Amino acid sequence: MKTELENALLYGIVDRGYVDENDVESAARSLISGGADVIQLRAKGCDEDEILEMARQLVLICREAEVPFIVNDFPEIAKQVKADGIHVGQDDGSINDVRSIVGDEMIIGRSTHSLEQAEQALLDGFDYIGFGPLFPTPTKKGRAGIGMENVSLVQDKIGSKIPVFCIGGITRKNIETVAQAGAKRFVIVSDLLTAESIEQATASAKNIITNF
Ligand code: TZP
Ligand code: MG
Repeated sequence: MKTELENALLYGIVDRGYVDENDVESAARSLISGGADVIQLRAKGCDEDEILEMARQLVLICREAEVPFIVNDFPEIAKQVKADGIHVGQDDGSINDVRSIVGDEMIIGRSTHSLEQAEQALLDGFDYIGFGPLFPTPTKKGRAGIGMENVSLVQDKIGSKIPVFCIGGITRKNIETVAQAGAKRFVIVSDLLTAESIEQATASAKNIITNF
């Protein structure tokens, strides 16, 4: 699944802030059929039993579609369901802490919010990074947007070594501007999950990315 990640352009997140309990599977299927190249389960505030159950469902869907499946925040759950990856933030421990739980094979991603953090994540040995939030977003409340000024530099310096996914406030409307700033890979959450058709919105975002 590392190869799939290396080729990934559009990273979709099944975020329980936007997706009801009963719609988790269908949201994942729609993101995948629209062209999402990676799926993450993000379930802030849900209890761990519920996250485990959702992860068990999503890992099957993603495996069948050959799309890497990443669990946010919970290395033990990622390990338990044999997810392809685990995503951790700046405050979620060192790569060694996470690696000691998930083993040598699993993809480990890191959220970064500055050029310095992106450089550190590469040095630390993370397999990919998220870089943002570029713009303020209701999906990650209380965190200022970092803007697009370092996008091109991070893409060149870090993105030549590991995948860099720009994130935060990216929509079908502004994705071209973000691509013009130098971004190559994108995470889009609310703009896809709140669309009338998740599948069509995803396909349209993917189309913009691949034709840029
Ligand atoms: N990390 C940085 S921004 C963000 C996360 C999880 C949320 C991105 O969501 P949206 O709705 O695409 O702005
Ligand atoms: Mg986290």
